[in-house]
Amino acid sequence: MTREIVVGAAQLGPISRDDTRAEVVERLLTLLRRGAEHGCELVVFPELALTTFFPRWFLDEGDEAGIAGDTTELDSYYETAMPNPVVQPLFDEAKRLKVGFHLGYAELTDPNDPQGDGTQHRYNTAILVDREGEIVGRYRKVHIPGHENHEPWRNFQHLERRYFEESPEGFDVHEAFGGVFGMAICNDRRWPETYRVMGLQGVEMVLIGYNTPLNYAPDPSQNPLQAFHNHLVMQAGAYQNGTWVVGVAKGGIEEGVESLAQTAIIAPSGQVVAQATTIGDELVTARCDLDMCERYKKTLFDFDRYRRPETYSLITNLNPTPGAT
Ligand code: ING
Repeated sequence: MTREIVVGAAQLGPISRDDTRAEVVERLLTLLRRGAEHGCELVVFPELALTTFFPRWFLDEGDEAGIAGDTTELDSYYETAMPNPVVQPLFDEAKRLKVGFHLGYAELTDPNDPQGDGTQHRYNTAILVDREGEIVGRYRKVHIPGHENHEPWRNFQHLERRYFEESPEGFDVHEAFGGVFGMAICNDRRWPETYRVMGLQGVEMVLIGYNTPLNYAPDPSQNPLQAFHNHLVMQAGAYQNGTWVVGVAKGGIEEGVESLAQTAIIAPSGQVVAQATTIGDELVTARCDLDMCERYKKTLFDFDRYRRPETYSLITNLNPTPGAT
């Protein structure tokens, strides 16, 4: 019996600054229900899927020292609990339909959480929820792009490094849906280490939400290559680790910022097996055979047989000195 899972990549179009979470949850429910109609066991929503991509604005009154002043609006974009009353309908409907889901959101941790470290943290977070409505995995974004301080020269900000911390937790994998699942978020997909750390844990499907502006202010020569780079990195990650990759966009023109769509489901061969054709809310589905992974994991990318970690030490040295022997 093959281990096939029908997956729905639930691309979102723009979410505006004044869209309420309840309005957004209605859109998520529509996509979830469409997924159930298509026989999906898992529906994958994008990064920061409950709100607009708020790091495009300078939202506090601080300076290089960090966030300060009135943070009412800034804090309004974060979830302080998950689930919470506004997203509960999504959990309830998913459980009723027996469809699992992945959801990206901004997380403001509780300093009094007994499992916390006593201080409040801001993370760019994603969860994996199984078909019984239980959270079986949580991931906090490791690679945080953009800049730390207000840069008025930009048409729009990319203040993720101000409004999210780099997670110290790294990349885990989770047994779910009859396979081994992992998560990454947006910029993580550009770093080969993201996929390899999960590949070394036997990952069979990596779920990645993204919000990617078409305009990259530090080097506009990359702008026409955004779509190429998007699939390039996910196809490479899939192939080089023998894993499925599901990349899901929040795309379209969101608060005036053109963002890449191009949601895709990618096989362990690196082939794109399904992709979005719009820049709005769209469900992209595919029947994914998890047993296809071993066609690569047990041949070309048999890590135990062919990989040479003793020659790769520069990769994890904290202060790599190129050229040193
Ligand atoms: N966004 C972007 C990404 O890595 C970025 C950052 C924007 C990179 C534009 C390149 C061009 O896709 C997030 N949220 O990481």
